[in-house]
Amino acid sequence: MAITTRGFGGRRAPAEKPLPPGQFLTEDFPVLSAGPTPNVDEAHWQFSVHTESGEVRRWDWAALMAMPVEDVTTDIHCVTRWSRFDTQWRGVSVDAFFEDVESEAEFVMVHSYGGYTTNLPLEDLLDGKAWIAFEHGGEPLAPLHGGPVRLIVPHLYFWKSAKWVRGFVMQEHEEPGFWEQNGYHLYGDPWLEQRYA
Ligand SMILES: Nc1nc2c(c(=O)[nH]1)N[C@H]1C(S)=C(S)[C@@H](COP(=O)(O)O)O[C@H]1N2
Ligand SMILES: [Mo]
Repeated sequence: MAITTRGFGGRRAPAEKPLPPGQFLTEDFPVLSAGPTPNVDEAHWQFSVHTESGEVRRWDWAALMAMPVEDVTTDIHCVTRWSRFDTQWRGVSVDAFFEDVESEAEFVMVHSYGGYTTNLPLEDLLDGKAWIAFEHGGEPLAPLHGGPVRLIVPHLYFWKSAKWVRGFVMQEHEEPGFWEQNGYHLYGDPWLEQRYA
């Protein structure tokens, strides 16, 4: 077992795996929430996809549990400059939620319980790039970290990974979500340091 001493502000990235520019590595799991933690229990959790034609598809907890589960190990990068390597999640690929959805819209507004929103191009949620996650580190996802269910979009800054996620609304034109309206970049690629607009 490797023993490392963590200095103030975390330790440097191992040479074999690069960090995005301006990021430091931490082994903590900081909590960043723009408001109070909404109380969402599994029995009342619902997830929906709304298309531009008014079609709505809905899933409840039982439906989620019946979907194909994936285990994902991935790095995450917060715009406030902390990154974590090899975080472990269990969830369902976002692809599975779009299987029976017919839409021509190219953008998605993600909505959370509690009112948080964030915008994404649809293609950034598809092809194995994003998950609806309900476990972290082998445990049910803690409410502070978005439990019972959050979105994970690890290739973008972590503000795109909406906690307490409750649905996607398809959009023909991209609109800014909560942080994007408050100065964050519309897209948020950590490798290009797209922090602020
Ligand atoms: N619903 C909701 N989702 C959210 C946020 C939030 O305030 N509300 N904060 C975002 C930001 S800025 C980050 S860095 C991550 C933090 O997730 P964590 O608290 O589990 O570390 O959640 C993102 N998703
Ligand atoms: Mo963040």
